[in-house]
Amino acid sequence: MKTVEKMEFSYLQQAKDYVDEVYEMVKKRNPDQVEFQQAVKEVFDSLIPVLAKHPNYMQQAILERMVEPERTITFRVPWVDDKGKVRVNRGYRVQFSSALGPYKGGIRFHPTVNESIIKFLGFEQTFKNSLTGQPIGGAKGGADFDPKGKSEMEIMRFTQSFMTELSKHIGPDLDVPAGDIGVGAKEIGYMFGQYKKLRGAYEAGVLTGKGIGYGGSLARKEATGYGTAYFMDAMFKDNGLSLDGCKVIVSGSGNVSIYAMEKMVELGANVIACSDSDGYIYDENGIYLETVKRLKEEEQGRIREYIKEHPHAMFKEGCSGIWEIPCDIALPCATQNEIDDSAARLLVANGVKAVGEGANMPTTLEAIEIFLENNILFAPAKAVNAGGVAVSALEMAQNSARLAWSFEEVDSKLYEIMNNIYTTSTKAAEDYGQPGNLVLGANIAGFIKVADAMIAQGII
Ligand code: NDP
Ligand code: 2IT
Repeated sequence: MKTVEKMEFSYLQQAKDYVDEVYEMVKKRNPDQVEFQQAVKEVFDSLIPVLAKHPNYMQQAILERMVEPERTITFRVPWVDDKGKVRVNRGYRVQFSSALGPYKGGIRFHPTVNESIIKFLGFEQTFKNSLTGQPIGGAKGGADFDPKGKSEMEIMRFTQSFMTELSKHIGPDLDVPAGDIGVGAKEIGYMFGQYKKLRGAYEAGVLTGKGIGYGGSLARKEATGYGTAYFMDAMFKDNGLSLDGCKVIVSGSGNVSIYAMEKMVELGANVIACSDSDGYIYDENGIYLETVKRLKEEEQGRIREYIKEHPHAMFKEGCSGIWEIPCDIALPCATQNEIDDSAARLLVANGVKAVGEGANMPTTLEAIEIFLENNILFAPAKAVNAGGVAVSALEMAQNSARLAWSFEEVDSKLYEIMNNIYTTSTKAAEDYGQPGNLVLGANIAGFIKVADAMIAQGII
């Protein structure tokens, strides 16, 4: 073996050993955090060729540093319900990385929230934000509060109490939260009001996803879903395919799902099914999106009510059954680990061409493996759903400049960012020997910028 080849071989083995060793440490130090472990494993497995080529990252202990959040805050959120009873929830903010800019990432209100969930989301957010090319670090927060069945006043009181503590840790140049599951423009509005009152100043850039009348950006509401569709379109075109007439299944019927459906339809596809946590609807000629929007955005209704207005459609209890419907494109846009190995096998057997992760980590590691082995076009979350946070960063830019761009201006910037993310991830996958593997490409491209910034800034 020539000396250079020997050297590369030895670095490859060293990189594999290093990744194994740090991953074992992650499991040992975070024993119950299975979602966090899963997110770390996915990234680490992609990084072996980068570490082998640039051993400096190993010498700088970059992975050990990346898996430890810069700061984790947990706090009590006491509030009083409508019956006068005192209730207590647990709040979190995990400030993962400030290598590229102020901490940035959403807030989730859902009963399943715990430290593992918030850490997996914060870890992924760091690489996603890096991929956007904008100056934003990574963070995530939330609470194990269930907004379902709560009155308007209960939601407001809870959200104000949450912000009373969170306000001590955020700021326009420090940490800028936004929405996620269970947190939309209404909750962001209550949070902004409470922050403003406590801070005694109008700091518009402290939160993104605000209402348009007080510092919000046009197209932020649509951004994650539209961005997902723009990315799928770029991927299809690059592979000589077209979205025209493709049958699409979208899980969930929240913010990401609704606007992914809207743009996919605009781009010529036909969305035939969507869901909520009760079950899914199947309308073989195409979902009437106006009905879904009214039910979900205005009436806080359930997806089962769709069939009252469209009796030819079908509603089925349970959300996992949605993947049994044959389709060309599957867009999981609800929550983590929605597609497991058996759902993935079914989708492949039914002829799926592409999968796009509108939600964060909706596909298990085994299911990703199945899609990649079967040459299904697979768009990973960090790349395909980055449009939301990208427009959040554009909202921050508008707030700093004290001006507001038109919908068209923001939307065209979003389109450009999504196409750049596609190109950057595709190129990284090619450069590291696995063309078409965008899981690898997105992880590598996101990682390199963060790692280089960390090294440049010293051991801090
Ligand atoms: P929403 O709260 O607006 O909608 C969530 C949807 O998913 C609802 O239809 C909800 O159903 C369903 N859902 C939530 N949890 C579960 C669960 N455990 N099981 C089954 N269904 C569930 O959230 P978003 O649309 O904002 O977020 C959806 C996903 O997209 C999340 O993974 C989020 O992290 C990710 N994301 C969001 C971004 C954003 O800008 N909002 C940006 C990038 C990613 P039900 O109403 O019955 O609870
Ligand atoms: O997962 C995500 O990227 C988000 N929930 C959006 C974060 C943001 O800061 O806009």
